[in-house]
Amino acid sequence: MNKPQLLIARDVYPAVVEKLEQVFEVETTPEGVVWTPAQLIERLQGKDAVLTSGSERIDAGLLQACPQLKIVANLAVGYNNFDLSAMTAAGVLGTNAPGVLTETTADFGFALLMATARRVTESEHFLRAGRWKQWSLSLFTGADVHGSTLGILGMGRIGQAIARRGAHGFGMRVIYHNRSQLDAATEEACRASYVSQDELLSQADHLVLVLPYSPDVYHLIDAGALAKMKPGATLINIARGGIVDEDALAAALREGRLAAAGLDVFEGEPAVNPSLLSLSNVVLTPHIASASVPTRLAMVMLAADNLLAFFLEGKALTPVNPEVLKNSG
Ligand code: 8YV
Repeated sequence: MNKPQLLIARDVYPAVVEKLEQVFEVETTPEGVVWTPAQLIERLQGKDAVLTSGSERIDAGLLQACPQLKIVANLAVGYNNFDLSAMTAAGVLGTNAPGVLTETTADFGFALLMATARRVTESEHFLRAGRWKQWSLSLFTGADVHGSTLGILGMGRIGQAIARRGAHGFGMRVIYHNRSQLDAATEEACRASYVSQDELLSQADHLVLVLPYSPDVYHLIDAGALAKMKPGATLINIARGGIVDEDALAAALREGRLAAAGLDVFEGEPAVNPSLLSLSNVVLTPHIASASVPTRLAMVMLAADNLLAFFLEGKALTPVNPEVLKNSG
């Protein structure tokens, strides 16, 4: 029997390619290459499956142009690159990579929070530029992390992991807002209290955004929301860039209404809004929250295991539209 045809749409680890080659006819993507939407469609001709990074848009147009496609396996936990209703309507299964990156991403959220509150990158740039002439009492004074109020918007796995770090490691008061309140045992484990979105904005010394992205939350943090934030607070975004109105954020940072921001994600990434680039009180990183060596391997392996489970056993480990499996089974 012919092997199913698979495109791996980004350069991934050789060990994963080798594993997949046992079952699939694999087309790989050279290092550094990111297919345009038109190139992706071209590459997907005759393909049954694709392993995606999470930034390739899978919409009705692509599905129509690639009728043989049966499964799209994201190596990311976020799947806002999927038009899920179009995929379900076309009978195409989507899978994501939850769980394997939770702790690594929470570590990074905390690293960004600390770097932002304690002005780590700003002071390093100052030092490297040869501008450090003497120690002084107020040199790069920032905000405390320990004992402050940590606000978390989006209390899924990663939000909870950040809450545990804040409460247990740094003695922070943790408040959160989420679509639904967590059960009492989970709140207790995270030592976190549920508040309204406005209470979260007005009470948090450090606000971390960890909510999944959908068009409903586009520019949720706009000028109005930023104006509700506690004066001198810091904002950390490790979710998706589109959640924040970057021009409004740059204005709040420029005017000193917010002390600082730490951003790992951007609306037009990899392009970064020039108004953010020109500010010194913002820590900017290139979407690396899940980027530890073992976690990146685990993310790709989970995507690969989803592809293998689908073709070998007719199921998936982490489907996002499982109704497709039920309908085909
Ligand atoms: C990925 C992420 O690195 O998993 C996610 O949703 O944002 C990151 O961990 C990124 O999406 C890869 O495209």
